[in-house]
Parts: sequence; C-alpha cells; structure tokens
Amino acid sequence: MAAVPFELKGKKVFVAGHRGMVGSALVRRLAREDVDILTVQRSEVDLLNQAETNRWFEKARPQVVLHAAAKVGGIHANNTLRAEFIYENLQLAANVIHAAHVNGVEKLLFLGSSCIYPKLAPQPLREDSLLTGELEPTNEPYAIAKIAGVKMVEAYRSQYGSDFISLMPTNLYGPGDNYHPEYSHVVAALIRRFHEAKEAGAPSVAVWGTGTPRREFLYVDDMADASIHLLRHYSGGTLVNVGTGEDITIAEFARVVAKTVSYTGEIVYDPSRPDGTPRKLLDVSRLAELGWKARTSLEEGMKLAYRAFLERKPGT
Ligand code: GFB
Repeated sequence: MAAVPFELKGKKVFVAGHRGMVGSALVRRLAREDVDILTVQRSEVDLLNQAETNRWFEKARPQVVLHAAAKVGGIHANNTLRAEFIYENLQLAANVIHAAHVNGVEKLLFLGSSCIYPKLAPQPLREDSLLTGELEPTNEPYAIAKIAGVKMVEAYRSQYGSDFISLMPTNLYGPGDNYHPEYSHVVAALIRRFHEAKEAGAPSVAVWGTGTPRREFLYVDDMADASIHLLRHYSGGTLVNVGTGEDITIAEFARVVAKTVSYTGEIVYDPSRPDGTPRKLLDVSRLAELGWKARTSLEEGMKLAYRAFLERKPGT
C-alpha cells in the first residue's frame, strides 16, 4: 500500500463514461466523498474526438480522472462489431490518457478488462500473464485496445512519472447494464430472457453455448468501491486485478438466474452460439494485499440487479 494515501478531498474528479454501468457506479460511490464530480455529455464533448477532448480538459482542469468510457458488450457484440470495438476503445484511451498528461492530471485510473489475458493462461489469471500467449479470438479487438491503454499508462508513468494506474475488472453486472438481447453480457441477457420466459409462461429458455465455460462475476458497486480504494492506496506501474476470486459455470449461473427471477421451466443450451474463453478467473491476491475484498455475494448482487432491471428506464 502507498505510505501516504492519495488525497481526494476537494479535488475535481472527472468520470469519463458516467452514463455507462461502471461510470454511473463510480459517480454513486464518489457522491460519498468530498469531491467535485465532473461529467460530460457526449453531445457536448465527444471523447472520440481528440481536439474536443483536449479543449474540454484545458477548460475544466480535472485533477483526477477515472477512465470508464468504453465501447462494451458481450461475446456477440465483441465478435461482430470488431472494428467499432478496436477503433473506439483505442481512440478513447489515447485521447483521455494523453489529455490527462498534457493538462497535469494528478492521478488517473484506467479500467481494462479480464479479457486482456491469454485465452489459455494458467488460472487463476495473474497480472504477470499479460502478453504471454494468444488472446481469445471472439474479443481480440477489444482486448488489444485495452492492452494498448494499459501500455500507455505504463509508458506515461515511466517516461513522465505520471501517477496513472490500471485496474482489470472481471465480468461486471448490476444497475445500468445493457439488456439488449443480442449485444449484452450474459448476466443482463439471462435476467431479461428468464424474466420474459416467466412472464410468457414459456416451458423452456435457451442459454448460449454449452454451459461449461466458467466465469467470475463482480457486482458493479463493489467495482466502484475497489476503484476508490485503489485510487487512494495504490500507486504503481503494475496492473491490479479486481474480482471476487470465485467462479461458476454458465450452467450453474443460469440456475442462479432462474432462482432470482423465479423461473421454474427447463433450461436448454444452444451450442450454435460461441462459448468464448473456457475459464476467466482472476487471481486477486494483489488486490487483497492492497486491503480490499468484494462484499456482495452473487445471490445478493443478483437480487439487486434483478430489481434494477425491473425498475430500468424504458428502452434500455
Ligand atoms: O458475458 P459474455 O457475453 O462475455 O458471455 P465473455 C459469458 C458466457 O456466457 C459465454 C455465455 O460462454 C456465453 O456463451 N452465455 C450464455 C451468454 N447465454 C448467453 C447470452 O444470452 N448472452 C451472452 N452474452 N452470453 C466478454 C468479452 O466475454 O467479457 C468482453 O467479450 C468483456 O470483451 C467481457 O471482456 C467482460 O465473458 O465471454
């Protein structure tokens, strides 16, 4: 842990991507701190545009930046919108990180993803397995963009001494998720599909793939809490994994969803859909050494996520 915690009090903290699931959780968490939270609407400042980003940083002068702006989606979105995923995520990382450097930002937190690790790296995935093997093909463009962001953070730290850090979250879920039937992540997809199957009295519901891949799920408010903890207490060039340290198969997870939404029909599998990486469990020992661990159990988090789904804004 850093000997002297980074002082957040009274600082101007910019949350890039505040409308997304992670960004909105960061705003909720920061509301408990004595800070001035800065956000921008895409219609005012498009962070994909370098000139607009630079102009906004010069004017607003944030002291702390939480970079949660990203083009994200589940396995199908990653696999089919490949150009959008690499272009937008590279551009967002390059614009925000460079503008933070040019404008003297004191601390920046970059959020990556557990898919940056090689598909067949030893499990649980340690931070030092980065770039030791081939990536999972379904999300390679997204992973490459996130690896570029991690490497920018390392490069600015080594060349300029910038206090920029990178966190690698595991699969996240919770309020503000995207429930698109094709493009969402598995948690939002199954909450919606199982809920709709219950409402329609459908005898069975389909889950993509074989049900055998293993995934680790972290409630997004825990992720936001870890981010603020590490912002204060971590200053180093190495990545930090953020997860629960526990995983389950997609088949087991589907049963958790069925229980959460009270769906009692049959669960069937659709192997024509991709499984993706066989297992993605983060080694969270570095995170534990830094003094943080997840609090929300999967059962509890799923209850909260289901409630958020039922209360979501129409059209999301
Ligand atoms: O959440 P998900 O799309 O992301 O899929 P990944 C996780 C697993 O759930 C895969 C299965 O094995 C899917 O085949 N699954 C079952 C489903 N039913 C469904 C469904 O209805 N929808 C979806 N989406 N999946 C993503 C990466 O990988 O993880 C991103 O593509 C990102 O880059 C994210 O890193 C965290 O875990 O496979």
